[in-house]
Amino acid sequence: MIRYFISDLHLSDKRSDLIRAFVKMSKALIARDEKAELYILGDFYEAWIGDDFQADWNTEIENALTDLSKSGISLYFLHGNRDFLIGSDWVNRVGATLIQEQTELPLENSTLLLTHGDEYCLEDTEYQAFRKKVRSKAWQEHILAMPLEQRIALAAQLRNDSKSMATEKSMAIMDITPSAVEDSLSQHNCKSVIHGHTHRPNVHKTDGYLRCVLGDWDKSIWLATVEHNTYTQYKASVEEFLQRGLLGLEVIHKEIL
Ligand code: OKV
Ligand code: MN
Repeated sequence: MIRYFISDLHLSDKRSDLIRAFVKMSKALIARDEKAELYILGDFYEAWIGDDFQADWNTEIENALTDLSKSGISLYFLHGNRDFLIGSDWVNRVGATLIQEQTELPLENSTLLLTHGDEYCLEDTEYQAFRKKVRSKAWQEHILAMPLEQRIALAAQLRNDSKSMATEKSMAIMDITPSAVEDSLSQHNCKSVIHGHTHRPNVHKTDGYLRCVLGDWDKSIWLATVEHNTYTQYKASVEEFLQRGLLGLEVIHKEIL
């Protein structure tokens, strides 16, 4: 059995190239015809404003996901900081299972912790306060009760707020706080974690633990696999992937978990 991991695709109507790449990847994974699972570790969408949102570009994405689940590839999704409003209607439509952040995934000889990663960025205290608010049930119920147009406007306004703030924030405070990762790994009794969010794709090794960081889809697309206890990270330029599919992928990292 093979497990696939992606995050931070940031799909939207503005990135038809990335939508095409995701649809192509879905078809390629189905064509492999292996026992497989696909884990989406958050920020699949640039912003999700509620499961009642419908648009042609998104129907194409949901159809690709539905094809994956119907083909027998189990789909798992966990929330990112941009698509935290994904709910049971969306997961039921595409045939996915919603999983909590910091879900333990048992492997053959170890356990891998799965998360988006924004909860580790503790130095950005302003962001953590924002996160606490938008992840609260009360705020989400209040937002989801608004008409769709109002939610679209609010999301655009929040995105602008964030853009004007981001220019003032240093790169360092936008990264993870090592002690936060260590605390969560020891709590879960895990030696490795896989996450996205920071847009710093790499495998970080510190104090005997591994932190596998997925890449965000922009100029390049990223995919990681776990088979038995081996983690492999792949990368391709969007152009190369659209031309050559999985054959266009290049191995960036290989590690034993
Ligand atoms: C990140 C911060 C914006 C601080 C909004 C639905 C809703 C998603 C969103 C859009 C904006 C997060 C997701 C961002 C951090 C801000 C403003 C302040 C202090 C909706 C889905 F509810 F409006 F419909 N958003 N983004 N802030 O640009 O990443 O950190 S964001
Ligand atoms: Mn993110």
